[in-house]
Amino acid sequence: MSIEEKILKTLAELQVNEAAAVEALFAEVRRFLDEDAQDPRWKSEPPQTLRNRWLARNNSILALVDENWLKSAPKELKPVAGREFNRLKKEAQAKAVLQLEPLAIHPQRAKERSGVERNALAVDDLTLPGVRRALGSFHPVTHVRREIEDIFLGLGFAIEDGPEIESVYYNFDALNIPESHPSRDDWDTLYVDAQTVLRTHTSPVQVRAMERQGAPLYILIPGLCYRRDNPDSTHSPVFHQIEGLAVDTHITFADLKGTLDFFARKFFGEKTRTSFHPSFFPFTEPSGEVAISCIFCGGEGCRVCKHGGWIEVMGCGMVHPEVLRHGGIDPQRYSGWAFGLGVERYAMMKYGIDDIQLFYQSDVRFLEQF
Ligand code: FA5
Repeated sequence: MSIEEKILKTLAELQVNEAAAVEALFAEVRRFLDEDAQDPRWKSEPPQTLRNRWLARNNSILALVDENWLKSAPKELKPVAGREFNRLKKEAQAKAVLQLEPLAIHPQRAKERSGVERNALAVDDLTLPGVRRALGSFHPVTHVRREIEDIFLGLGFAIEDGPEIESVYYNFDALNIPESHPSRDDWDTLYVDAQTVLRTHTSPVQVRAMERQGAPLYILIPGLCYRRDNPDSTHSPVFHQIEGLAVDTHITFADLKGTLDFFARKFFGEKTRTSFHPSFFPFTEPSGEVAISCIFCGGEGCRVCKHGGWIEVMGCGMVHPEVLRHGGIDPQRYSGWAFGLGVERYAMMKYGIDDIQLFYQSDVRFLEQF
């Protein structure tokens, strides 16, 4: 029976019932890992293929070993199976990472690297210059956040923040999100207790800032948000949003359109066009989604814009009178607009990155390109 067949069976089904047999079984998997990592067929595949085959959360070799050999192991075999599993996981991580093709590196950086490596090899020769440590740089998400902040700072907006551990009141009630709204469900929201959540968006800071400062108000609110979303290529359970809020006398939808159109041209390039279409958020009325003409094909239609020529980039709308009231602002006298966008998604568009998970893996070969 091949290893790939064996991992579909439990230890009991394989009639493995003592520690030495568990060790032998894992040794077999490690031998298979050595062979598999060398297999030339992975060379022609995208770099993630081998990694996913061994390490993906679902249905990978490690996931099946975990499920069938570790989780369902009888009590007396758990310690040995656990130890062996950790050893296998470490080896698989080391091998699968090595297999990743080196990401494209700027030639200048490649030169610096090889210089450092040469120096490191020649530590005994005291006449050679010392080993120079590579300089760090900002994370791509930080780059993009600062770039967006700069555009709005230039328009006279101030930066605000608020707590990530937030009350149900500010996260939902103050924003006019009713008890029955699906986003309040604990499938979508991470609750700390019945009255406290990890904020699901940056919008709760709207009402906090209104209470604190009153009108007029022109603020930008960057920060981390949390949702019970399964990680995939466009979702992370922890991600960054930026919220914009303007409250003043005589603010209209035209101000919102003008500001966001200006922002899109500054951020994505002067040729970018914007289009607004109706949407729904409980805390804005009317609400809209903003789409930009596809920055990859100029609106002609391509794979990225799914041949539609437009990419949705944020939610927005006129602040609901009820929300102004919760913030202690008189909706008869003042009006406002707000928007919210996902920073990682902007970084993905800006740098042409197709997997959000790359932002969180701390792989220096990825990070040093920014
Ligand atoms: C909101 O969160 C609204 N608060 C936005 C808003 C603010 C509308 C003010 C009107 C006025 P939405 O759920 O669509 O809307 O999230 C906004 C953005 O966050 C999305 O477009 C997406 O870019 C990003 N986002 C949402 N969930 C995730 C996730 N799991 N991983 C990464 N980005 C996410």
